[in-house]
Amino acid sequence: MKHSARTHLTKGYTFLRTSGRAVRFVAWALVIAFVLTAAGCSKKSATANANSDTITSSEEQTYTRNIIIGFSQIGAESAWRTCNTQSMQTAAAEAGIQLIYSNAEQKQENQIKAIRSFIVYQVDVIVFVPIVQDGWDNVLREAKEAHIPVIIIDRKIRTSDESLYAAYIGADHVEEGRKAARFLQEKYKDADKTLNIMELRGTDGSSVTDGRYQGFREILQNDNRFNIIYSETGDFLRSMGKELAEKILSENGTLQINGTPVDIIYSHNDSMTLGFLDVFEKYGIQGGKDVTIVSVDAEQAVIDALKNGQVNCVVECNPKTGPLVMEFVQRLANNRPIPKITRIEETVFTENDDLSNIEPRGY
Ligand code: GYE
Repeated sequence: MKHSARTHLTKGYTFLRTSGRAVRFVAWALVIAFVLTAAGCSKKSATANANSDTITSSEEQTYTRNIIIGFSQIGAESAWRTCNTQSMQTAAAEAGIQLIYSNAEQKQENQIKAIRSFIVYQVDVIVFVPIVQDGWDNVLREAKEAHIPVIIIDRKIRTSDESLYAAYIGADHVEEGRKAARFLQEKYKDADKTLNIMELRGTDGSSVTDGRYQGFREILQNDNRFNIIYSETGDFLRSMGKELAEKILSENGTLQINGTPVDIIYSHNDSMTLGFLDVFEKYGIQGGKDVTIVSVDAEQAVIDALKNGQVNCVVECNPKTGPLVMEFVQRLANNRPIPKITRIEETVFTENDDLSNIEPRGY
């Protein structure tokens, strides 16, 4: 582990920042002390440590007082995102952690405002999903000065000061792009013609879009049969996928860009893929046959489309990070180290696989 969460935690992090919170803590400690005494525990078997904010029994059991997380989510642009929010809310409830949820409705400025209000409220930990990579240093410096650790999930930030956050938990989005490209390499290993690709990008400026864009090109750049003829952002939205498809198809009648037929669609998320499939029906285009479709996320609706042959490959992206976040928050509360970077493992589902035993996706 790098010089990271632990140093950040032990140097500046304390759960007792204001007298208000101190009162809350003392009240809580009294209740626990009462319960332990009533249960017949001797003084030696339980010690309350006002600085670490934990009470440890002789059995090394650790009790954590009410922890409050401020959670700034991007919004609800996709089923993936909704599942991610639910995962956080459910995991917090199960861990007995209070989660203050803020929906930024796709605006970075709303996220910055939410983080500032979490600082004023003096939450114990701030968790957020940065909609874009840049522009976080000032507000994160404010959190650091207030000694509030920050856990970043899903998307990454670009900063010259890595000490501004305690941990990052998320998928390797460059690898997701590579996986999409490797599927195409394999599918077309014997093809001896040019393959024209249309790319639907996610939100520009986000680490996810950058990763999926780069990883894809990294693998295909040395194979000149693959030709990316079109790349446009659909902002991870089904509605924008629909709009783009409608625009192209109403102008041309078929899926083509400046007279060049599209062979492959690489979509940075399932919502945009579903938007395209919505419009295909109207124009009599068969996804998966007339055009090869590779998508990312693996939400249930697109796994179903894969099973129906409308989609050829889905790269999984796992939104269920809530339990891990809560574990890290508990560890921070108990002065235990957490890893700076944690990667979520993911798989790929393709038309070549046995798809009969896929567990319900939950999103
Ligand atoms: O792929 C998409 C979403 O950041 C990985 O954001 C996430 C992406 C996910 O809304 O569906």
